[in-house]
Amino acid sequence: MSAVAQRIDANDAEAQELTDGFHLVIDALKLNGVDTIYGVPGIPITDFGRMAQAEGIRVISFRHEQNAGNAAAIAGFLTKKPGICLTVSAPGFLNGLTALANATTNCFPMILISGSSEREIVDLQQGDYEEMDQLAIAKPLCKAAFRVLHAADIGIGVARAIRAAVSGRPGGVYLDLPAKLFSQVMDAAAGEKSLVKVIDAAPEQIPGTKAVDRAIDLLKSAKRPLIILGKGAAYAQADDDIRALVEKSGIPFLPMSMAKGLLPDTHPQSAGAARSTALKDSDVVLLLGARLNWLLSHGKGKTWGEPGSKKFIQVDIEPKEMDSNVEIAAPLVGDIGSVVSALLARIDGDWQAPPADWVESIRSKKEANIAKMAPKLLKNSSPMDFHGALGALKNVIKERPDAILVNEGANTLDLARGIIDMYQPRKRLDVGTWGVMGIGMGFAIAAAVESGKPVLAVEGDSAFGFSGMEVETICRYNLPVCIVIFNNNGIYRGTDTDPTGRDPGTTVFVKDSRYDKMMEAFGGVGVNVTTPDALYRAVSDAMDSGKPTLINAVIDPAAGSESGNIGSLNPQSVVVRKK
Ligand code: ADP
Ligand code: TPW
Ligand code: MG
Repeated sequence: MSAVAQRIDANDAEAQELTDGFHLVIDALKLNGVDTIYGVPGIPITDFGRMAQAEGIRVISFRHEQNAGNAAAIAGFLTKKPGICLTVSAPGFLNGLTALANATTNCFPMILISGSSEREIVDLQQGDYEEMDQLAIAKPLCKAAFRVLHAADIGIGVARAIRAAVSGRPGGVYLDLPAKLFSQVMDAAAGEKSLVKVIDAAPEQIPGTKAVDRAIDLLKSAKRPLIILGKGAAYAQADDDIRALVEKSGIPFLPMSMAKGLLPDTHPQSAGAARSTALKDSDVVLLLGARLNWLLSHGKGKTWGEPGSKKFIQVDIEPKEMDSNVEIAAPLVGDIGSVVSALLARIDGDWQAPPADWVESIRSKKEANIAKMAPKLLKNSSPMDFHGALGALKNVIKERPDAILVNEGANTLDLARGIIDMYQPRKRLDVGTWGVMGIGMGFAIAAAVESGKPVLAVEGDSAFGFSGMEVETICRYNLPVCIVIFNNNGIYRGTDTDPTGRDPGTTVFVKDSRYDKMMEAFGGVGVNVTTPDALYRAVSDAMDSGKPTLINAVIDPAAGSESGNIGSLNPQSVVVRKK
């Protein structure tokens, strides 16, 4: 029994061993292998955080709950265990909720645990301290939401939350713990018995034989097959089998952003640098843990070539994902580990490699695109453009393939995704399905904490601002995080003006800002660089030293384009106002 409150009455011969809500929650989490909590302290969970730390759980305290929530979410993605975020009531809860919704959208397992106010007062709306009906608000924004009212139910409540987060399609779970619960007392032995260790939290989901046959038949009939790897495939941690499936089948593959590195981007079968050709000209597409959402143009339209030219095989644990945008000719419902091993067993003696002209057309397009890009990456200009600066960072990652790359911004994101090759699975963490800004520091912190590996966060200056205060957290925990700010003085560009001349343009920031000074304020290393060579040296030093570092990389304010790669999603005004 790890944590027991003794009744203080020393004269009581029958002194009963007691436990309480605080200790039961900690014991329940520990029993289920939770070793880290990301959060922000305050009423009613301040003591809970202290006690959890005292009991050996690592408690990482942030400056804002959204960043703690993002940290928990990406910890879930990296480990396949739910990441835990701990917040106070109403405002702290709401700050964490954005991260919970984002985790759910991205299929990352996480649990947001928030303290809450007195149920009796909240339900009568009598104005309690930080009053809010948090359970009701969380429900539509996550996969499941639970509240525990009795200490004896803590074990089952924590177990339900864990199972809900990781089974089936992973996602965010809300666990509401009212203040009163923490000091509820019960018999220690009964408390220990009430805890539940979740057995087989994410059970295998084996695909049906007919579904596997259908998929294999379709793949065999293909003249121009393509495999698209999504972040579900990265999450599944079936790395060896996925690689074997791609290599044995000989089919070209295209990684979605966070699936980069499942097979190295430099792999001969990678179609990464021939994305448009691969999507347009393929005839049978195997989707492995990737949804046909906006990031894949919903599986239709110009991107996908002639209407009706495509047949899809989709591997996903979520049956409802099938036919979400277009017809799926061969749905393969199951967990990726099980499905891939079933497919692999069928890539046998009579398997024929895809037609050589298809493989060759991808290869030649890819080589041409890589050759076109190469000179841009070598440009050593000052101020830098995106390509020159990213050329330097590409070399840093090539030399340190086990480092984790965190990436957000618009141009900074889209260009880094294309330019920086990844070599190992789950090393690229970014804005995900929503293209959300603000994941940067939360992801970087959790990546460092969970992996112990150096982290390189490549951040647009705007993107960084959403979570920038966490540089203090990075310094406080002395994490091996190197942040590079692509400082082009604004959102997309630094050149906007207010047509009336009154204010700064809506997308620009203070000119020539020195973000590196922020890091120095907290004892970290700050560096200002104006050339790709200096950037390369500064990042290499930071990665070697492991010291918290922020590099302000001065980028030409005119170099970026509106919204990076996705400018076409902006609605256009058709009205011209006469002045
Ligand atoms: P990307 O953005 O990389 O294209 P998505 O987030 O759109 O990827 O898709 C990931 C998909 O992977 C989701 O539909 C999710 O249900 C699925 N998924 C997640 N984990 C597994 C797993 N272990 N087995 C099968 N499918 C999974
Ligand atoms: C939560 C909208 C998309 S990209 C971006 C914003 C504000 C910043 C782009 O500027 P940055 O990058 O980071 O300096 P660069 O290299 O192009 O100059 N709020 C949220 N999420 C999103 N996506 C936005 C706003 C947005
Ligand atoms: Mg910018």
